[in-house]
Order: sequence, then structure tokens, then C-alpha cells
Amino acid sequence: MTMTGPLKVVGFLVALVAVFAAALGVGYAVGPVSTSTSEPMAGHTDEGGDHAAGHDPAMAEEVPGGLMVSQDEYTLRVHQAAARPGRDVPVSFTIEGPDGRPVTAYDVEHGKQLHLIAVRRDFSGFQHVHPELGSDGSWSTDLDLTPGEWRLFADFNPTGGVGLTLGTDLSVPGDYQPERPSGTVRTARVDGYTVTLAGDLTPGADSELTMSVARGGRPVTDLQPYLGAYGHLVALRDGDLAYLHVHPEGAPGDGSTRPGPEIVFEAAVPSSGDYRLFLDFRHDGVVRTAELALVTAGHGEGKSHGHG
Ligand SMILES: [Cu+2]
Repeated sequence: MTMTGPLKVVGFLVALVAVFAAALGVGYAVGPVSTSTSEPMAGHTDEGGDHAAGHDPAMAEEVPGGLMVSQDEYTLRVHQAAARPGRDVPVSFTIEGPDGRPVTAYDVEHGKQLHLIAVRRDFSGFQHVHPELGSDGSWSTDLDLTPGEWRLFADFNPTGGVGLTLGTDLSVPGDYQPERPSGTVRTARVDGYTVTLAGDLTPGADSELTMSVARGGRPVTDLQPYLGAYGHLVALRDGDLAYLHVHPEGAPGDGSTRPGPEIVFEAAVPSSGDYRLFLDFRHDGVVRTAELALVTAGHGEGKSHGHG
């Protein structure tokens, strides 16, 4: 696989630069301290593309999403101290707002008011679900849980606020064997589909990743829109599970974006490291998840301490 140049031309549209879903968000709304301004993820556009060639310090300094249970006066509170292992295990939670009460008003982002990602801390069991909101502000969903420590990410935009991703742990009692680290994984198989990944992640710079979807050796050219896009990519950093939600370049129906086999993403990761990549795509009416992994350039794989 060749290294991807930072300025590989996509050409058919203005690049949507995906940054960490929880933009820094200092000092908006009721917070009296304001040292900087930032925009929610959806507001970031890359007008000239000229910063793509180099390091963008402002972007690199943003706090990644999903690391905190409470941020900007919003708090994620899971109602269960622990959950039993099993399929379709009920899990409920609330988002508490600046007034300490459950938030009941959310903006719709990517077709939903809230996106919940659940993954065991060793990266097994990834699920992306859309809980139901009760009138009292409690969110309910079912998860398939195996014993171990799980991480939950709530990705939402409270009405009047900015987009946030809060994260918390959920213990599931029982014996378990942690999955081994994967290293780089550029080919994933799921339900007869093969997803291959081209491109590399360069810390602090926009990195183009191209996912190609095939079934039975034939490229899939009729992907279906899922939540307004042909693919949704969640990247999680090994070590702390920092969360990055990336959307593809181009949207269904924009006149230039084809429904596969390639889905092109532009991702910006803040540091070197190992990143797990979970691609949700929809075909024949079913959403499937392909699991891939990249080690950033210059970050030694496994026990190797060599460079490059
Ligand atoms: Cu979602």
C-alpha cells in the first residue's frame, strides 16, 4: 500500500473536514469563561484545502471526544451500576444539563437525536444504536453484552448547545479473555462482504482513507444511504478510546457521489498511535459493521522500535 499524499485530489466537492466530534466547546452558552471559540463538527469546512499540506496546531490541541463523562456542564449518567451479560440487555441513561435536570430537547444530527456507541474496552462487540427518548429525558436501549469493561459513548447535540460526545464505563461481570491487539488491519470480512482500506493516518493532518466494499469478489455499486451518508466511520484510539466520528466526503444525491464501491473519508487524528476503525455501511437493507485498524506512520507496530 502506498503512502497517501496529503493533497491527493478528490476534486468533486468541497472537502468536509471531519474533526473530533466533541469540538473544544470552551465558553459557549452559560459558561462565563471564554478563551476561545470553536464550532461543532458539522460546521467545519475546508475552504481552501491549503492547511491540509501541513500540521494544524489548533486542530491537534482540541480535546478528543468521548474521554469525559461530564463536559461543558452536561453529564452522562448511566442508570445501571453494572449490566448483566447477554443479548438485548436493557441499558438506560440520562444526559443532565447545566441546570442538573435531564435534557429533553436535542437537535437531530445525522437523522437521530442521539447516537450511542458501545464497545468493550478491548474493542470487541462494537455496537452503534439509537436509543429511545422518554418524556422524562431518560434514554433506553438494548445492548448485546459480554463480560468485561465496556465503554459507552453518547454523541448528541442538545438544543441550544453544541455537539458533544460524553463517555462512561459500564461493567459487565463475569470471566473474560481480552482480545489481542490487532496491529494494522486493512481487510475486513463481514457477512460475505469484504471491505478493504487504502490510505494512512498522519497525526495532526487531514488523512484520506478510502474504504472499498465488495461482495463475492464483485465491487458493490449500490450502497444505500444510512443516516444521510454511504458510510459512517468511528475511530477509537488504543489506550484511552478517544472517539472520532468521521463522515464521508460527498453525500447521497449530491450528483457526484457514487454509491460505492468506494467510500472516501477525511480523518484527522490528534496523535500517533493505534486506531480501531469501525465502518457502518448499508446494503440490501441491512447495516453492517466492518472492523479495521491502522497504526499511524512512524508509530512502531508491536514490539518493533524501528521507524518508518
Ligand atoms: Cu448513530
